Amino acid sequence: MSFGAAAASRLAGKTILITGASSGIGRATAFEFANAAGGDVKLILTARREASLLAIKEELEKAYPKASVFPIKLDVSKMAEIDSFMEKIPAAAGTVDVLINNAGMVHGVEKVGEITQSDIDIMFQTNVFGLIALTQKFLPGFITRNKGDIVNIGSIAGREPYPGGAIYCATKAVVKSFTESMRKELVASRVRVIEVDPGQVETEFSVVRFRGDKAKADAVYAGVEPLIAEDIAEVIVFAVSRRENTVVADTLVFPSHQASAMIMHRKL
Ligand code: NDP
Ligand code: 8X3
Repeated sequence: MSFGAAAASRLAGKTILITGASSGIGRATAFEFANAAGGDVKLILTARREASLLAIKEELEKAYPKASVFPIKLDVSKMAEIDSFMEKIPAAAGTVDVLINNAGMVHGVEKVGEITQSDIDIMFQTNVFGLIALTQKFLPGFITRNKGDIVNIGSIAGREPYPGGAIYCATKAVVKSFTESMRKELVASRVRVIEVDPGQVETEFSVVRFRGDKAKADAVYAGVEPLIAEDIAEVIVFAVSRRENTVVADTLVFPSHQASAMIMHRKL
């Protein structure tokens, strides 16, 4: 069987839940799963921006008529929304086979001593508490069925803390630690725990970091060629579409100009 056909048959009929699917890596991952599965997937797409999710559903179902797309509003920073989330999944979406914990954000580049409590709260609530709480909702079912994939999106920032990123880097370090503990706890099961750590990817990430200041966000990518969201989506789909005994446990993905969080070659 060809590489693509094998991936399609392994993904066929799966239900895949993606958080933060309204833009960037999450959105691209939805399209990549539909593409790799030849449209034979059910995609539960979640984020805060419902209108964007609805537009993505329309685009996806037009491009992949066999795909079923279920947009559901979910703010992962709100525990009450996570608590009631599973009841909102329509029966037609089936049982979730793959959970992609992608929703995440950064606010600011302030140094310790100058970081507002509200920025600290929102980064931890979104990147850490939301990811952990949603995982806790789905993992018991995965364990009972002895199958399922959890894909956590970390970052180079979780491996290499940098100045101006104390909180964001700390949140991604938590994701790494949490993910590794969970993989070790599940060693006797067929549940796969996968982490994908991107380097620099041009998405809305930097626009959010600079609170909507597009000029500052663009400056991050001056003189370099960052990854695009689709590059990370391909890695995520590759990991999930391996043979069920294969766990792509951990990957670090850079654009070619980047060799660490701090070491980048800029042509200026
Ligand atoms: P984007 O800003 O383009 O996408 C972030 C997504 O997360 C959006 O869909 C946003 O949707 C969603 N999101 C943010 N806050 C919440 C929330 N409280 N509840 C639900 N959804 C939320 O950035 P990326 O695609 O780049 O980011 C995706 C992941 O990749 C993040 O975890 C990020 O940390 C990680 N990453 C990104 C890198 C980069 O350089 N871009 C590098 C390394 C890791 P909405 O606003 O509609 O809620
Ligand atoms: C995003 C990458 O280096 O801007 O996680 O923190 S970085």
